[in-house]
Amino acid sequence: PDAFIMLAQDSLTTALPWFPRQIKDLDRCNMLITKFDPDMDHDHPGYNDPEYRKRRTVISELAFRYKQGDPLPVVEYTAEEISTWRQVYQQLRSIYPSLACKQFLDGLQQLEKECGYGEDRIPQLQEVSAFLKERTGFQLRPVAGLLSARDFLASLAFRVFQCTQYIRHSSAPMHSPEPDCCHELLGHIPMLADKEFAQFSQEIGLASLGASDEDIEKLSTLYWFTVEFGLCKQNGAVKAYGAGLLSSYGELVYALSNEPEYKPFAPEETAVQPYQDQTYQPVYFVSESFEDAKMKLRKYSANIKRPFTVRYDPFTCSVEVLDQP
Ligand code: HBI
Ligand code: FE
Repeated sequence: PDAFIMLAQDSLTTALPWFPRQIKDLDRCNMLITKFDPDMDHDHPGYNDPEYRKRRTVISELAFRYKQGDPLPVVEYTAEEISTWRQVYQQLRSIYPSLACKQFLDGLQQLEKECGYGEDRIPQLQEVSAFLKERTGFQLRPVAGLLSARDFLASLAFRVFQCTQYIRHSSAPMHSPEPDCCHELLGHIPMLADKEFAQFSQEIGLASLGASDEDIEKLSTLYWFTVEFGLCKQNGAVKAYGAGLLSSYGELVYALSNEPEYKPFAPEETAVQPYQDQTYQPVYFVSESFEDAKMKLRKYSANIKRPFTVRYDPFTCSVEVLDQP
């Protein structure tokens, strides 16, 4: 019923998509996309495993019941789940030093030292969220699966990262069609511990609030080619910073193999580049640095047409909406 709010603007009234104004409004940003989940996707490695699907239902319930401010749910992972984690961790950890960007390696090292990261256990969201909060103000909230781009991006505006808590199926430790805790904890979390990157992420989120469907699609594509599959230059070499790469052994090696096409990150062009969610990307975008990516994104966002501007107030964790003169 209130998918649209009305904004009085001079004597005109404009309808625009509802968006969260306060951090607790994120309780309503919960629209799941089920196309890759194990109950819907016949190609999902867990589709024919009723035990796995039952486990997923239990972990989903924790996310469905969660309200902003609740303690993050603790999951007792089984020996099989920990074994899947171990395989993923060992294999990826061995190639990070040569292929991951410096910010990622620094973040991961801190997590290993201070947050119990390692191959023997799956870190709990609770402790990881507390760690991030101290570093960059980011916090986690549990989510049951892939969210709509609009809801997912909106949470970033509040420095909230929606984080899955289940793990991929044990028959396919090297691949998951959907985000899972290996993707979040290994791919995203180390980067979110970097201040510059955290700000970059929040700015994509702020740009998305109240944006048209068309602009959400573009921001989502920008997110895809940066936060998920981005590469950046560092000391004359190209390194990975995208979480989709840093949580996939095969694609990480491929992305830096010189086989795919590389283009300089340029938001206008990147935002309309078709992308792949079934296989490796045919093209990757390379930023000069995060600073450079952030500046370019800021310029791009300033051109998105919205009848208002937004400003995040960190004291109240809310978004102020200012009508443009
Ligand atoms: N939902 N849970 C979750 N995790 C993501 O990483 C994610 C998402 N929904 C959309 C999305 N990522 C991006 O691909 C963009 O569409 C924003
Ligand atoms: Fe992701």
